[in-house]
Amino acid sequence: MKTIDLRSDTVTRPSPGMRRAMAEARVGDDVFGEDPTVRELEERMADRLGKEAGLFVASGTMGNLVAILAHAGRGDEMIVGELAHTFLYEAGGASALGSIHPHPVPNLADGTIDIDRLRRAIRNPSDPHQPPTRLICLENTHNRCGGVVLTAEYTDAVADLAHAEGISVHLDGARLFNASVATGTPPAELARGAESVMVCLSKGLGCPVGSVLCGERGFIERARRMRKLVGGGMRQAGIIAAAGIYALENNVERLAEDHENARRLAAGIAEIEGLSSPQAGPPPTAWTNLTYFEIDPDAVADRSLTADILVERLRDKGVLALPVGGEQIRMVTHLDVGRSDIETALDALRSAVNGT
Ligand code: TLP
Repeated sequence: MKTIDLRSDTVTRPSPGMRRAMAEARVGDDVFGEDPTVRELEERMADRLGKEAGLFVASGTMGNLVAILAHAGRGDEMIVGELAHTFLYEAGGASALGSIHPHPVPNLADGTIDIDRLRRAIRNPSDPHQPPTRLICLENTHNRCGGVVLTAEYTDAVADLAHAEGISVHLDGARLFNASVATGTPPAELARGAESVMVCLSKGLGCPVGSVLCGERGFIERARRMRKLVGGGMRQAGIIAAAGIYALENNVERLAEDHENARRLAAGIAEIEGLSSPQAGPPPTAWTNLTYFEIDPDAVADRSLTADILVERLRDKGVLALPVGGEQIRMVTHLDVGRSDIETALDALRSAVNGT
């Protein structure tokens, strides 16, 4: 039985073309700055994101961490959405390793943070009781808010507020190319307000590993030191950077297919009695490749059905989904699942809900 893995877009395997590019990559010692393929990837990504320089890192978590460590120091505060990946799922790295104080504020359903709420969260720099606010973190697309896109105008508005107070903005753009393809907005426009932006290669772009952090040259040099500090200086990393270059050339425009598949999936889910998905409804800006859904205990025939039971039944039918707390389940489309897999997954879901 073929497994249809919809837990995340991180599960993709490198394609034959990508593997070829990796096998043939020119390499050197990147800690000495001598890996030509890593340099090429960093330059190309910086160019795509409208920034001066780039830094290749092992993961999205490492990219966010070294960015935060390069922006802020011991006792400084960073304002972050309470549903942000940096706040929820990165092992508290900013505080554990940087002694940076996170200040969570509510995310709205569209992934944004209300601007007035942000303004109120900024500390009074002349009050010695308060930690100085150094950084605001945003996320685009916003994962826990359903893969929703933040507009360039919103990020600009946050940046205007931050910059007026001498505060920097970091953008967790793990899925920024999804945001770009879904709205037809160049990634550089989506990132223009932020001093730094991190983009993942190992999600929708289909690479086995890697992320790139971009920003001004001086900032990237500070981040490079932080990358060394956390053990992220890699040697002949061109082998994996080559996958990133291949992805930029081959796997960006095709993200539109993942978005269409996610729409179909959400629409199909919404037709199943007892399930509902926000992504089946109209998007605040645009939905992308994430589909969240919930069991409505009052509408489902089997009242004892929980997300964990449903995910287990799906697994028995060869479909993998991710329970994400409460009665919510996430399914993610990516380049290793096609349209027919979506129909198969929907059939499995229909029978799993009915216990058949
Ligand atoms: N997210 C993963 C899991 O951690 C949940 C996923 O499957 O979605 N920012 C955002 C918005 C992310 O969604 C993720 C990964 C990261 C950062 C961290 O990237 P990695 O996993 O490369 O450290």
